[in-house]
Amino acid sequence: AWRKYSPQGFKTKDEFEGEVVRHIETTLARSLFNCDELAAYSGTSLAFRDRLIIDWNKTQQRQTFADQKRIYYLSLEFLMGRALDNAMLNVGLKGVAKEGLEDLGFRVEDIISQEHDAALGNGGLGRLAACFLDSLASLNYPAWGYGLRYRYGIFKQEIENGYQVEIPDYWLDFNPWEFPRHDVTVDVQFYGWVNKYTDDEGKQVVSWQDGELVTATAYDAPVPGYGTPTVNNLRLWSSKASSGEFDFSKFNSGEYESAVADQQRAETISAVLYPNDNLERGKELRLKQQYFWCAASLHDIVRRFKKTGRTWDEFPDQVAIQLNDTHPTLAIVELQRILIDKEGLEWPKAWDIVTKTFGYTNHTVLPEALEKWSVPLIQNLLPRHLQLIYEINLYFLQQVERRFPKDRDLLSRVSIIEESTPKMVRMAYLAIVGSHKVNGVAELHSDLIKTTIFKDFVTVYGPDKFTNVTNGITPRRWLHQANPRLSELIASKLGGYDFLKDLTLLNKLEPFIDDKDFKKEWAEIKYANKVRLAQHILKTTGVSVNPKALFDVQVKRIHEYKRQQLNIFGVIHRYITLKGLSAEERKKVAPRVSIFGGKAAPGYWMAKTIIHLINKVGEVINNDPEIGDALKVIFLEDYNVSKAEIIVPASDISEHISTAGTEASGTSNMKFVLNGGLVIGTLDGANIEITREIGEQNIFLFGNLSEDVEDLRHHHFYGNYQVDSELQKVFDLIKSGKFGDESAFGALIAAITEHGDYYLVSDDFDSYRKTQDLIDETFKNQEEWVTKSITSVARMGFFTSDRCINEYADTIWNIEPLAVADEK
Ligand code: 26W
Repeated sequence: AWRKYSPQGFKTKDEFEGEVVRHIETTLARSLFNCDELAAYSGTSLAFRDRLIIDWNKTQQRQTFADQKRIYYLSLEFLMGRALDNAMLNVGLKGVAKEGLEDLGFRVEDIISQEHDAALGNGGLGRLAACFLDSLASLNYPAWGYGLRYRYGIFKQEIENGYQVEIPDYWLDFNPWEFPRHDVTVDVQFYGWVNKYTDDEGKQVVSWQDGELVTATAYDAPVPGYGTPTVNNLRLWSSKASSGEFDFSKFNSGEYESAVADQQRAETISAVLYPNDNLERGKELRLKQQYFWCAASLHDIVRRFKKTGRTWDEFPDQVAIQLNDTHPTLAIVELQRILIDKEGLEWPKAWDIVTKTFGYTNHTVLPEALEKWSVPLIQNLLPRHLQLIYEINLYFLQQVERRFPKDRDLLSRVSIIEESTPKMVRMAYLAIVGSHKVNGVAELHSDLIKTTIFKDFVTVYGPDKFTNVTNGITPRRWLHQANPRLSELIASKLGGYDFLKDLTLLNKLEPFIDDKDFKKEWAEIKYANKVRLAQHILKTTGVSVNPKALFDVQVKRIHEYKRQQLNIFGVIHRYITLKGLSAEERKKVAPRVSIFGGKAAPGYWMAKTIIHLINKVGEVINNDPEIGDALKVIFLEDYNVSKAEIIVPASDISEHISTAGTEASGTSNMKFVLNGGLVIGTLDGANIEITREIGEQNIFLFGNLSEDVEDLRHHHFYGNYQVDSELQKVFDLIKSGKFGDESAFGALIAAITEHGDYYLVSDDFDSYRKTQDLIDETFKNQEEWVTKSITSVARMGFFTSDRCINEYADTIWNIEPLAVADEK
């Protein structure tokens, strides 16, 4: 009966409008007479939220009854972006909403763009977690995401006088997508000391005492699948002072300030996302975040398992936990602690359960990104965990000793404890030892971890513990949502939208590569997307760009290894070349817009210098009347998920030009190709597999190979090193002061000329330039260009995150989708 009265099931335009109006007038207590776009956004999202809630509850019930194995994805970052558009498309009612909003006097795009991005992540790793949640729900896997509910997401970037300025990202003003669960809490302990004693019955008891308690409160967000009844749960923990520990009497006894200080200290734990990408700094607050989130999640998972009344042997048949990088490695120690200290299991039995439960994904080989925590820091914050880490290490090293007797060198190389001053805990080693599978995120990367950073563990465990799962992206957001016209064109040829659920169906596009009308439409859509980006550029930078020019895009976090400096040096070289041409000759050049975007970690000075240089070069070139449309340089502020949805569909060429062997996978490379853009790239990360899938003739590869990098670096120091002569011209122009105070850029040049050019910018400069020239030539032949574009899209089926999730499910998690009788 309640279903009859339930308003949640709107299907028609009129019902939708009714729901929006009801929410605006009652839920939001606003009058329709001053209904602005924000109010319309709020009403619309509440209406869609209602629809999701029913399926969400049912999904949770269904999963509980089915009582089968679940996957828990632990990630410190979930870069979700906006939720409304996604909800509309997944529920299949965007058309209804569009018409309904029109009746109310709004455009659906304007309403969608009112939403604040959920930007709880830095870059690739966080966005991957978001794509995975989408695939898990769309494939009906029983899955939960666990993370932290940061009050501040990744900072907002503004550019002032060419410099990056960071603005705090307070995103929770109005967030209809989260549900506080004040009844779901966990008290998490810090500091204190360990009491070991024998009780009256002669049993060894270990008790972690005193210290301080912080309460974790669950906030849940629905994760809808595309066209499925599954709505999974993303659970984020928020910290506050525990009522158990918080001394309320202080309020009355005049210690008001210190009472509030206690409370604030607790709330600080989940206050802010660390904005470092690929750099580990060893701050105590970060370790607190990690343990707070791991402990809360583990207790939640164990509580749920215990309700089933099963025995502990069955835990790994019910629970798979995937560690998104080493950030959640303490979860391994925490589960062992629960099993030993609380549940009274014997060590080998407990450890067997732990290792069967966990899988660990590595996302980087950069040494500065590998997490190490100092022993004294852990000792102070988590005294019991430090003991357990030492025991885990001992247990492991004894095994190694048995298999490789007297190889003391091997023992010290694989030890979880690094014998430095102070001693350090190597989190990646702990994660390997505590998991049954370790995976890299692209073939080259997975090979590299086996031959470099984790080589000794291949010796110890054999190669089968290590595997590869090449990353993927969700075609729902990155094709259908970001590029609706292209999605529609594809659907018209393929006879429907099935390709969004089985991306390999895209190969049915290949027969159409000679279809003139199809090609024309394909090119028109790209052009329309470029016009839209040009409007965004004009609005945000004041620079007018020609949408007919070649749009050359590099958007990603700013990092020396990603080599935005190679790109901007190439741009400067192009400028020098253009200046050397006559006005007549310049008219024949293929016009180009070089578009950059991305954030630098606030403390990463070199990355900030790169941003500064890009902006200064833009100022000079964009205002040089001789150059005109031939070259424009744009830095787009505050690159994020929702801006990516505008930028990605509008690129002709995108740059994925990391030093070979440094970019684990890359995922935006996949997004750009899926949207009909071509790629200039190095033989690195997933570029290699993209090439294999789409064919060498459809990608512009350049640069040195990963196997040669080490020798080249060596040569820089010990050979007679000479900077590429064309690159030297670029340096000379910068040093002349052409782009402002040259001393600002000295370090950038010195890194190459004096400090060994670690990222091989000079070694790759020549082939980079020549490849860019080839791109100009190819672009002039639009016919050929569009053929490459269509062929590439047709061959991108492999890179859906659905394939990726199915591989994890089969080879690591051993879980099955939960089949659903069609009840919709
Ligand atoms: C501790 C500081 C820190 C923070 C974040 C270290 C490392 C990270 C991440 C692992 C960095 C990251 O995002 N890695 C990226 O992961 C993507 C998804 O697998 C890959 O596509 C990128 O190549 C990789 O750089």
